[in-house]
Amino acid sequence: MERTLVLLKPDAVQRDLVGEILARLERKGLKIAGLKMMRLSDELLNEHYSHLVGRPFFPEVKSFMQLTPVVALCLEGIDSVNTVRAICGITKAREAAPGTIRGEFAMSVQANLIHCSDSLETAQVEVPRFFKPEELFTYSDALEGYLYNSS
Ligand code: IDP
Repeated sequence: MERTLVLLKPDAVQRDLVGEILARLERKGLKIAGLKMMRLSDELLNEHYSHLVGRPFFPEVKSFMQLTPVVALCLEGIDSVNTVRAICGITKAREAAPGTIRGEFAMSVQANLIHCSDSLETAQVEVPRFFKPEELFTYSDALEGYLYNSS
């Protein structure tokens, strides 16, 4: 089982898409290990988007991410990092594949509704960045046998 970090960004909150996006991820079979709303501080965003510091659009990304609280999710499942990445779609939402969350609901590079960890290594850093150990839950799901069957 892998855990991955998802953030439902302020455009998802403002456009009332939190339930829709959460339902898609949940229906896929991903287990919710952690779920909360939070406001993102400057410090947290500088760390989370450290690969973008220095890019001309970075100040806009930061203020966008602070427009409203975000919904932080930790999702669990076999190969969950790649699975969630595929469900989200590519950064440039207008070009994201139909059927993906960005492909179905977003038109912008910046306002692309959702963040998800891009690799297992990143997820292992991002989950503890957003969740304290006591905010993450381990429990069995009655349908797991059906979900994964033999592979
Ligand atoms: P990702 O979210 O698909 O992993 P990253 O390249 O890590 O993409 O960028 C993080 C976020 O920064 C994007 O989701 C988007 O909101 C914003 N962003 C990335 N590139 C641009 C840009 O060229 N203009 C405005 N915002 C951008």
